[in-house]
Amino acid sequence: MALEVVTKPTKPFDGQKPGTSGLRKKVKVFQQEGYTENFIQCILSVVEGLEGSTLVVGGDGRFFGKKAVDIIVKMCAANGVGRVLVGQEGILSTPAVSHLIRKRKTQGGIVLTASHNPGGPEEDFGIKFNISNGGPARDIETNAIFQGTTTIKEYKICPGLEIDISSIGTKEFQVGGHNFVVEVVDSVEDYVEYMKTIFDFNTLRDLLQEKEGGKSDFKIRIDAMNGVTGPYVERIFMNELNAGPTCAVRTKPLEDFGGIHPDPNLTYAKELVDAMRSGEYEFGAAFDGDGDRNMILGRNGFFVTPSDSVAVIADNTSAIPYFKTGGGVKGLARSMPTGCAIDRVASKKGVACFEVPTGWKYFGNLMDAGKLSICGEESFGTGSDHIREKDGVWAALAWLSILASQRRPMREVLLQHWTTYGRNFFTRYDYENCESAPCNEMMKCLDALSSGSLNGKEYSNSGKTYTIAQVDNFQYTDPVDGSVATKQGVRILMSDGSRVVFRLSGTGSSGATVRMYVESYETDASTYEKDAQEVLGPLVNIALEISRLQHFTGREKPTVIT
Ligand code: VG1
Ligand code: CO
Repeated sequence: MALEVVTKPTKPFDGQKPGTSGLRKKVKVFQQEGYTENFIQCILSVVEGLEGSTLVVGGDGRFFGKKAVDIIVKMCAANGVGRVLVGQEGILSTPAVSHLIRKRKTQGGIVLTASHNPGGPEEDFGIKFNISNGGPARDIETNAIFQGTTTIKEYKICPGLEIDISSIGTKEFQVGGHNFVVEVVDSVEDYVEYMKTIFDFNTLRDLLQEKEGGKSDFKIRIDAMNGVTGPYVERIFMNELNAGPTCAVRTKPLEDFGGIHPDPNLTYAKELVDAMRSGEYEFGAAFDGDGDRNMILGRNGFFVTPSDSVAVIADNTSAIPYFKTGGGVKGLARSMPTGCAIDRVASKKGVACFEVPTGWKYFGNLMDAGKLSICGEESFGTGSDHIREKDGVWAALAWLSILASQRRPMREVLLQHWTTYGRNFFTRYDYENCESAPCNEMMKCLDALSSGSLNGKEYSNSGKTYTIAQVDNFQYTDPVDGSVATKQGVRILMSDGSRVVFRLSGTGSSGATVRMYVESYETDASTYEKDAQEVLGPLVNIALEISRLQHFTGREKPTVIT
């Protein structure tokens, strides 16, 4: 018997504008009658070749995820989609979605996550659309989705369609005049198989495998932070690489992440930092809620900044089989605020280095055009053209491959890197949940400095002097399709190559978050092991003075420093 398609009248909701990475709001907002449905209808309306298409649906397991899967599947059926691939229990990491879209050549996918934002009935939910290359929707699609949400009048749904996503298998339905297939897939299988083709699992097993007596001389600690990576971590590190049952913690995905911020940085992943400080482990990694971010630590809590991490990986591709085939490394890239360490690797290798706006969506075109192999963001995002999202587990495996080939502590790997290239010291200050109006005002004032009024002006603090060379608001022209993104952050560039960047976050669910990025480049070897806060302190003070950030935000101190 054919299931009935119902067209329901609806009215636009304000503020359904996707930010840096999808639409993120409080769960309560998504729970409003028609809110989620409206947004999904507008996503479906931008899918190319929707009729008979295949789409992937999955998420990080946070609260409201299963309900959203149910709505999406019912709406896909009603809108003529031919097949939906759903992760078992609605679970798929963001990198796994990207891989499934590519492997199964689908028209796209919908990812249910608010990434590293807390989850639960009172916390955040998010919906993100990925296009057929596996990457986040670009500005052209997100603008079209947003436009749709401002005028929407009706959506289509198939209320009678009942699905069971708790077990793997395929089920067919008759909806209106067409066939509709729901295929529930194993959440980790395809991803794990893919990782085995990218890395040499035998080499990694050699490094990690528990030796006789249950002891390994190379112990690791992986913290999945109660997010989606848990099942992936168990399968890869425990089952495949035999790193032992105690190599990973917090590996069960929880709807509220156990009440924590599933955000792998020095503040929110403090448990891992403390564990590493014990000196028991050679390597530590933590991932965010949806599995695309990573933090990498060495023995005694040695912190590798994400900006350095991607540079070291790019410099050591010989340790990763994937990069030995297909013509090697084609090009490198980073987001604008990310520290410039990778630029130096690119120039030594003689490959291009691209600087794009914040957000992974800007890397996709470059990868599709064969111009980019490895890229990263300072916000704990690292990845390559193996998929079109950043990939936390991939980054950990990349690092372990490097350590397996170099057989020396991470601290020494970094020291060697800085000795070769010099060190780009980097820090980011976040002022979360500020009032929006004064923050916008501050950005306006900073933007006005692009006129050149401060060019050539000297600033001194704590014995250090910097001269402003130029101030601008970053603008990017995509070299592949010529699209232009404007006002991506105010850059204050100093004459010695140091710089300060200000921008407002596009991932928060309420209020405004100011991000201040500070970087300086040192070639004096005696500074290399210094604390970044100590080295950057004077420039931080100067940045606060120029921006009058404390005045505008009313904050003495940042919420998080990384
Ligand atoms: C932040 C980061 C950005 C990252 C984005 C999505 O955006 O700065 O680098 O791509 O989050 O990451 P914003 O606009 O808040 O600065 V995730 O792991 O939330 O998908
Ligand atoms: Co994320």
